[in-house]
Amino acid sequence: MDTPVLVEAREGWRKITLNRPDKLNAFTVELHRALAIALDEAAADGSCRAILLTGAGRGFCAGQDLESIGNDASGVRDLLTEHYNPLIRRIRTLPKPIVCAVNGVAAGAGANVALACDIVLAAKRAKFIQAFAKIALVPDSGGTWFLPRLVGEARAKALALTGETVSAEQAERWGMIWRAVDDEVLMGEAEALVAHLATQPTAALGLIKQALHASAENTLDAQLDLEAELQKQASQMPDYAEGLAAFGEKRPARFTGRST
Ligand code: LHQ
Repeated sequence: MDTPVLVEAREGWRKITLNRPDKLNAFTVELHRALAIALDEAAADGSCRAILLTGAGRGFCAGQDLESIGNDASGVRDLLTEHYNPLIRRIRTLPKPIVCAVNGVAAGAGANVALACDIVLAAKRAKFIQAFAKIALVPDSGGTWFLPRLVGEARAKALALTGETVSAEQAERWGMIWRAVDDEVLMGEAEALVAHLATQPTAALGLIKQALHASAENTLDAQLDLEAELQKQASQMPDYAEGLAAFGEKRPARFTGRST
């Protein structure tokens, strides 16, 4: 049997590909387990400074594999608490950038896994579908948290209640994703972006993620205090000294990405 997740190590970064193309990379427990290992290994490897997540074949991910589950309610809850929720938390707390290249349809939990990533690029053929209501379920994998924050409550509610398809270009116009690009350039653009991020001050980028994520819950006062604290931490890292030196010497910075 093909491995459900492919991992390729590149210069300073890793490409993780969901690999069940015949089923539009729908999630099984095996896929979840393989993805968790791939993300944990990428997080632990200091030489990996950025991650690219994508899907094999014509789809990105069709959400939960509906053929591999029954309609037992406790099973559904367990799938969320044991697999989907840890996956979203892994992506969000990863202290390095994760870019999602949405190569085709992203439906159900597949759409929300994409939205959990730091920067989302999509091929123009890609589409986003909050498919849950069509099978009488509730958006999960953070969808009810990400969507209203990304596109506003009016659009989030209509998308979740109708399950209407959003094209990649509409998703870009609405600010749901960073950019929709021509199908044939998606992978090249995504790989170039991740390769660039892998040369940047990784530990500081981790702090930037932390600050932006905290802003959703914080008051301005609390956020100002957090910025001061994180700025202190960033300024004690060697990449800050390198950034300043490179600026003074009018040359490109050579960041190590390390925090010490
Ligand atoms: C699939 C799937 C799929 C299995 C396409 N499963 N085979 C969490 C916890 C617990 C319970 C439930 O849910 C969750 C979270 C969720 O993600 S719920 C939402 C689950 N996902 C969906 O409801 C989406 C279902 N799929 C679709 O609506 C369509 O397949 C889309 C719109 C994604 C793509 O349509 P098409 O481009 O027309 O492709 P297709 O439908 O022909 O699919 C291609 C193949 O992939 C086909 O298999 P086959 O053997 O007939 O060629 C589909 O059966 C299979 N497939 N999604 N989720």
